[in-house]
Amino acid sequence: MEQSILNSPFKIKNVEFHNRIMNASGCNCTTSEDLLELVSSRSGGIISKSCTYEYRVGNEMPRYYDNDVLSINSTGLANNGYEFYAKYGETIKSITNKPYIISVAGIKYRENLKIINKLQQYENHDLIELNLSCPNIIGKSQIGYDFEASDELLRCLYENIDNHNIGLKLPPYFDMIHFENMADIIKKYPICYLTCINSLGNGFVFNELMEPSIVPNNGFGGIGGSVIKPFGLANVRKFHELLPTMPIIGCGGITNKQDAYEYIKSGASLVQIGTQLIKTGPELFDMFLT
Ligand code: RRO
Repeated sequence: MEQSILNSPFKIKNVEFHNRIMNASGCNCTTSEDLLELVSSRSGGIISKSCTYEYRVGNEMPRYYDNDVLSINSTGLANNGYEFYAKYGETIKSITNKPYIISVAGIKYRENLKIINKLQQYENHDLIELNLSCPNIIGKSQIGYDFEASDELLRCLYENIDNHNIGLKLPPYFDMIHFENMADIIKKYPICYLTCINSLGNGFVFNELMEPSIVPNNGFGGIGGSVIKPFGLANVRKFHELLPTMPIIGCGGITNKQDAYEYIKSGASLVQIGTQLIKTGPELFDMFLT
């Protein structure tokens, strides 16, 4: 596949991404310093850390660990609250015209509606990514694995909000019927894109001392990095097959250009980079674009 595809612009609705590469939500996008680094990087767009209504300190540290082939995190939705990300859009847009997506992950079901409703009052973000797949909130299941709850959330959302610039961040699915169940729900609503996949929930990794590598939740956390690429590719391919006109952002285990091409060949229009971005920092994007 030609290099030029990664450098080419792509539009979701009327929002033009400068190229096909950007950060994954949660990676280098929580603080104003993080976001400014993305502004001055070569990413084609920027997405924020998933936000809740209020500021959250998140889970106990250490809550992130990586090795050659994977990462594990239980960040616990540490974020500055939706208002920070909404207002920071003004700073971002004063410097760059690249798209800015706010990722939303209310702890409670209704919180998502409240945040998205409030975001309507701000004009410096281009899209909203509704995260149905945070694996690390202790005592809460991922909405994306509960098809009835996902349907109900989207029904309430579109009953109350006339916003057609909302995409969904999905968890990885592993069962063909589950892909079909989710695709049937998605078809009912004017969702403008999908991001596949979030981390694989509740893995466990030992560190070099043969201790749990992260502290929260007895060491269980979301797995990212190279080991999840086969699942990311499968999810992109299957949703592309079921929803051929839906733009898909591929995410999961992308470390180099070849990985990015594989996602694009599987039906992704854009790709997001998580673990490798944390390891390398935003100068990583140069490698994909030259
Ligand atoms: O904050 C987290 O623990 C987290 C989130 Br919201 C998510 O969507 N995916 C993930 O791996 N960690």
